[in-house]
Amino acid sequence: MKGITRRLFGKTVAASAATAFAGVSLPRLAFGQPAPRASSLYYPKGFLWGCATAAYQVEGGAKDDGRGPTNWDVFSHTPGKTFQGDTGDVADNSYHLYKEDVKLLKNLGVGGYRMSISWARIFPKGRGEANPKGVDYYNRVVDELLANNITPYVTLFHWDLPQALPGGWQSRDTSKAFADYAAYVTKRLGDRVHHFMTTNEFACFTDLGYKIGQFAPGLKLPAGPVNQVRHHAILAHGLAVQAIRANTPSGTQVGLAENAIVYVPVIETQAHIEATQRATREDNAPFLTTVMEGKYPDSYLKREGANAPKVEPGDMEAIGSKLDFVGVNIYTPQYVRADDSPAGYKVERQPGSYPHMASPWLTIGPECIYWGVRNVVDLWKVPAIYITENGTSSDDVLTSAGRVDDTDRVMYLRNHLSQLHRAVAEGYPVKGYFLWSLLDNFEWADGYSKRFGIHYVDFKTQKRTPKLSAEWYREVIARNAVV
Ligand code: GBH
Repeated sequence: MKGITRRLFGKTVAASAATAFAGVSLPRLAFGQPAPRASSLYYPKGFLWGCATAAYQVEGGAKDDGRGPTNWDVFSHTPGKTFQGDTGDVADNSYHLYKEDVKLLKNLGVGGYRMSISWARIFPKGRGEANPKGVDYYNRVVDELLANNITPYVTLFHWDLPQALPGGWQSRDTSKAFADYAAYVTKRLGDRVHHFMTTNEFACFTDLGYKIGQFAPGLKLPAGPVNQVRHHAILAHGLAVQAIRANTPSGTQVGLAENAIVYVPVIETQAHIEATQRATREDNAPFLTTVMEGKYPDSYLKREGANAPKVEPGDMEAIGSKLDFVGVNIYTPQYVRADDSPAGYKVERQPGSYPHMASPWLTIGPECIYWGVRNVVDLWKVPAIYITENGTSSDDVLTSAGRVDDTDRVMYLRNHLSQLHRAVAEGYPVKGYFLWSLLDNFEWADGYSKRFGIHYVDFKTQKRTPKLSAEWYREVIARNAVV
């Protein structure tokens, strides 16, 4: 499979390399000669450039047109849960300003937009009677994108769960309700939307919500119930894959967006690379590993013992449903080395001096995007992979001249795209890249204190201002190369 990809790919790369490297074989740098080439890292023709957002982070309109309350409405309105009590009540008001946002996308020249659907707009109570106005909104957004030649990539669940579902992800019924919602909404959008992702980042809405308590619903449950929550999450994904396939035209591409821990070998030797693969498989055990293999790894079940999840007949078949693509959200690396422990690997401790971006968790290691792709494809032979998120926060300042010169964001993105190019050039089937994010938005527990957009948003006036990074990304897209 990969051999074929590599060979097919070779042609496109060779073609663009001919232009790309023309200046290398004949350097003409003398004064008065044509300027040196602007870029050398070209992407293959047809590579999809996009931006990503998520419903609760950008839409606002929390009570508009019959939307039901969600876990994040409740959580963000609970004192002490988010930065300065920030909520997504208004956010970027994209519920009303979506046409303006599509214009921003158009100006960038993107080919794709990754957005999510608010389940509670479609089913205000999570199940039961649908709200036609919710569907109408997404019909309008999708039509606006298509009218501008932008391909919608739709995530069905990016953490905003209808509050009315009793027990949230602690209940198996929520997985079933999710499948029904997935069936309903993809049936209505599937004539125009051909790429669906079920869920975004299992660990964030399970572990952070139910084990660490940092995200909605803010619980700190013991291991057994946490494993059951995790099981319901991957089951929801699996049942939704089946539901989407049953309700959309053939050819519809179904995947998910996952932030598997990205391991990077400390040294690129065979031994450390193999250790990195073992670590990737083991430490993503309850999530991506089980989804890709249709089976909980024995080591995970053994480790969890009596706390292992309760599985019903049919669950694992659903969970292991074949996917058309895998989406990976990639931000930070973890370094791994081979050792002679039973597991055969050791995750390195992070030195206190390790550099990070504006969010303390966002440590910098651009090679994580290369290894993030390579680990997943080598382990599970996925036919297609997308970077469904990559980006950074920055201490952006809007000057009186109306500029935001986010050179740190450009540095971060440029280095990641250079490393992603390595994966592409080696023949890994990377189909596209979605930059997180189009706009500054509600950054969950960090509220509006952390800005991830390539457009600056004044949250008082809702004015959007392109940052330097937007200008930079536009040039990347126009040239199909790292600039
Ligand atoms: C993604 O999560 C999300 O999909 C997206 O919605 C979000 O806006 C974006 O990244 C930027 O954060 O505060 O030290 O406990 C990325 C994974 C998991 C990273 C939670 C931040 C909190 C770390 N995120 N994590 S900490």
